[in-house]
Amino acid sequence: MNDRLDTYRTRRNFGATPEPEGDESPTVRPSDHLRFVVQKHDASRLHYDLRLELDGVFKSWAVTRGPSLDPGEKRLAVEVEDHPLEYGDFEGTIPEGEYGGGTVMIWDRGYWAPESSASPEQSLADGELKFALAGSKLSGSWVLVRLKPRHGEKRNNWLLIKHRDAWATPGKDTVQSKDRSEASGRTLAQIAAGKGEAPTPFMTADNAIDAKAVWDTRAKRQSQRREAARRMSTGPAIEVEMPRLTHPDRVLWSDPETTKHDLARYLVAAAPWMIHHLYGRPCSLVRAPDGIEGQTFFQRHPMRGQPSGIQSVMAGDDQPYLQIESAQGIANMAQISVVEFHPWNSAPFDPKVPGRLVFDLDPAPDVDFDAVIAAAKELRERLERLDLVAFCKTTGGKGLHVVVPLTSDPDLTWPQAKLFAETVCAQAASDNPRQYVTNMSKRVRRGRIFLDYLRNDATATAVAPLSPRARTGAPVSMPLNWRQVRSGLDPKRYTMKSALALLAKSKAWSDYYEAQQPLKPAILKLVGDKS
Ligand SMILES: [Mn+2]
Repeated sequence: MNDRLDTYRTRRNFGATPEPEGDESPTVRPSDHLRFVVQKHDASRLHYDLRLELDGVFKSWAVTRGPSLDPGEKRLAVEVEDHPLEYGDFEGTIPEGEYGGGTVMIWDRGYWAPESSASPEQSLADGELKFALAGSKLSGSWVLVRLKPRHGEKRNNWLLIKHRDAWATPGKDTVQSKDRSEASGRTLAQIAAGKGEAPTPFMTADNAIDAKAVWDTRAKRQSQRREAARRMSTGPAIEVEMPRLTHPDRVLWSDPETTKHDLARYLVAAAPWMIHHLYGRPCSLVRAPDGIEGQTFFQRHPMRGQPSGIQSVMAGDDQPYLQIESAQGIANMAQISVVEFHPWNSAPFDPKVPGRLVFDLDPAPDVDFDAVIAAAKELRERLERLDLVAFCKTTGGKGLHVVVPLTSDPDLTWPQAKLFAETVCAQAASDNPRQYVTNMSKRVRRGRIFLDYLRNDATATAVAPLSPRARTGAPVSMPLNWRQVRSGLDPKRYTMKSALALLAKSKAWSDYYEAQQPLKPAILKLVGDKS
């Protein structure tokens, strides 16, 4: 028995309460990362219990008014007794009259990490714990600061404060309006009534959430990025299994006939390459449950009952976005008939930092594809004059994408990157007004190519390299060498059937990660060019 749980046990009558005894049964799943849970507790006074895993127990605080994403809000957090790790899966009702009588909801859960160099034990002893959360409702940096005990005060009172970062919402906070369980999707009333779905476990059994995959904190980001770059450059084999499929014979593309099973097989093979371009970024999906000729829909936010490998991430506004965190997760999307993948262009795990520029060359219907090829080459030359290395891919449609991989620079903002992209396009259009337009409303103007710089913004997406397209012929967005970008290039040639063998031959984009480059020098050079 863990004697740090003595207080927890003495306060409870386990004959009367459904709470776990915390007898260290072997059911608690080991984890590579520390876990946290926030339980909404409708006791005599409604509060939120923050619990941080440390040394085999949950350090616990009752946050009387609940956590706030507004850095201006300091929320009282009363230190309470350590709780057993099994408690993280407890959702239900403690009977009236028992200790803490009332209904408990698993309001949020995920992983946490200390952010100071001192050990978390030392930080807690010193009365200031800086830490990062990676949950579904709560993310980013936080601090717990202990208040000086007033005379005669027995409990330790702390303040829980959100740091200013991408997850903060200064001046307003609506996080508590999200009032459903992360474990069951239920409201407090449903839990109290014993209705709805049973909670899915997080602490006590295997489940879909992979600690490594969702890990997402400032403290870890740098090493994650380095790891991503290392994996990309060394390209070790990533094993992906065929996902389980319902209706594997359902036809998603009729020309050529391509079933859900075919899609899954393609994604299993493509995912180890694709994941590097999706990793750590929110991703919108196009789903075609009845095939691409039926109703298709665009999905940005997580849904219940989704396949494993999708994580919810907060990216600055109130909505959680879905993010695919592993190659297996990409393959698993076949089960829900995902026919297109559209990730954000942000840096991995940094939604507010640009991670790549995407120039979308979008021709009017009467423009010959050779003109699009010429435009891509011209844009490449313009970028090279600014010392930027650019890559090219087909879109799977009528256009081409010119992509510039960026090193992650926390001081670079999307407005800066977008203005840069707009300026480069505007210069091309002013030099060749009969070939290019940069004005969205004139994009269908006959015979011209719309130089679309609008993908270069927070929350804007672009179709991922190797993503299939919901179009006749089952084409994909194909990474190309510049040698292949020449007259006669036929984008329709690159399909779910042909793309992977052709990519293995061309080795296009194999130097993509090595080419990551800072944008600031190019911005300075561009400004210098103009003046
Ligand atoms: Mn409580």
